Amino acid sequence: MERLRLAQLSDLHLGACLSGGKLALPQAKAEKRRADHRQCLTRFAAHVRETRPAAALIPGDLFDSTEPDIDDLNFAINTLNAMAPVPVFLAPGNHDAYAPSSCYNLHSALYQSRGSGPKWGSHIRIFTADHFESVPLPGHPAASVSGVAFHRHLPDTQRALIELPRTSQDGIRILLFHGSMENYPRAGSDREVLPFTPAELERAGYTYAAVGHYHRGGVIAGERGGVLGAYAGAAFASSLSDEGAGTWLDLELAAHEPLQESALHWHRCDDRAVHRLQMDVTGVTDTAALSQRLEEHLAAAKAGPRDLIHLTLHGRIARGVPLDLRQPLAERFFHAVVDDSQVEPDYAVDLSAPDAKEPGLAATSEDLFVWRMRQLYRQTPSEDERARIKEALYYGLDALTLGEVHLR
Ligand SMILES: [Mn+2]
Repeated sequence: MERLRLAQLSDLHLGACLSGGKLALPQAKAEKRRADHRQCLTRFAAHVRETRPAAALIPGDLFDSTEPDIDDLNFAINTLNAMAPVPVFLAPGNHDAYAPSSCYNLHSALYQSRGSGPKWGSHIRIFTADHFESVPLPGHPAASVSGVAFHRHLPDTQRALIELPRTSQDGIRILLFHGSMENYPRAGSDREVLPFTPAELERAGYTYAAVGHYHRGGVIAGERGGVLGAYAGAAFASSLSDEGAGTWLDLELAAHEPLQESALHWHRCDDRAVHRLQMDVTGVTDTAALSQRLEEHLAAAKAGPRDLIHLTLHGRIARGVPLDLRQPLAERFFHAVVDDSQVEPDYAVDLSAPDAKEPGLAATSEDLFVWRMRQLYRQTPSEDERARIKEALYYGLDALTLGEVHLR
């Protein structure tokens, strides 16, 4: 019985801007990440050359745009060409959507303008049509690959797999496309493209669907639990929302056996990971306790020195405990961002409590201040105004009790 090994990589987003967003990488680190970015594709190509799978599958968003810059394009072509003779199948995604101007169109001005730039090798099959096309898998007469290019967003009512003929063929039938499975548990905030349900996929009767788009890898399971396909996940973590990204996928198919989850193996492609941590500082009353809590969070996330850390602090911090975690984190990790804008000082003041009598002559300035702020808070109907009053209360209390104001 024929068995096929496959390697799958997608959503590399080569050419994506790496210095913006909430990770706020400074120029020098963004430069380092640009090198890491290319290294991911180089690493995958080396893996393909070494392990010689029956095919390398790239279901979309290899580039971050339809018209990448020439240097990125030439780099990608050179790297994919180095995978020969292993056949490479590529289905454009929503970011590198197929269009007449596409780098995937051999007649586009971009492709033609590169002078002596490298050409897509003959072992690379790029699906450019907006409907599924099937081609035999070279060297494996009983296996075929059916792919489609993403061209543009369609109304939800148009289903990705609607035109797909139900196949009753024998042999191994591989599907390749960039699409969003409905209710995918690791979907994140990615926009919907070529939507499908596992039931639709199951009805189509293919052996395996290599699907791109979602940046967190995972299995596409049928209603009875069988494995219908998988997302490899984004090969590179380019932004804060790419927590869990940075993987490619190896798998092995057999013609007449149901695919088991144990036949799928995700590998690290990006050797740095993004960790998005949330930490409640409530109840912390000294810096040693704060460090200890942080260590627990870092250990739970398995954060290593090469990684990128984004830490959001929330809750109430006891008075006088300094929250300077940025510097110690920046020294230990490749990059660290700390957002403490949600932390509130631990004052036992309830602004929405009913009006009390005006404090008497024995009252402290603090009592008077709180009484007046509570009045203002209760009088305004505006949510924004209330948030400002709350801020002003904390600043005022800091000034009155600590004698200094910490900008938050
Ligand atoms: Mn996508």
